[in-house]
Amino acid sequence: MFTAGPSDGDGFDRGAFPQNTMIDPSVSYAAWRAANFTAAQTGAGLGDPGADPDGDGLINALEYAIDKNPLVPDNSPGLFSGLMAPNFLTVSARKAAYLPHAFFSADYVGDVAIWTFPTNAITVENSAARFVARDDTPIGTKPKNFLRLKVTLLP
Ligand SMILES: [Ca+2]
Repeated sequence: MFTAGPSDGDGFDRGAFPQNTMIDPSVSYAAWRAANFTAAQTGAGLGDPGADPDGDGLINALEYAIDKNPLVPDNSPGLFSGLMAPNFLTVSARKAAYLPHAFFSADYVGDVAIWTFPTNAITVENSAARFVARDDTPIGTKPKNFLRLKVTLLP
């Protein structure tokens, strides 16, 4: 049985399409690794999420999450910016279109030597294109504070 509706004039009312929450395997980390590394490089561990074969300080998991080339060093000053939340220690990152294969978060501590129980940072923006998080108190309030960006790869 068909239901007539006013939506597009074709006589069928399809209702609202559900939001697409299916994870596209073609943009998974495994697919990205296969596209960026040869079998020999993968076999040597160069494509591992924690590896940094181009030596730019960004491990592959982060190169993937922010859509960079893992074999070309990149130290673009626009990669991370502290300008999104003035007067607060802030971390921001551009997000690749691969989501939801990468989960962005941030946390902070007052002493990097005891990063065992960090406090979750305040998320300022978590859109499809960017993640921004900040400390909870203005700069100068605490003697020192350390903020880190975390990227968790999802299957
Ligand atoms: Ca790298």
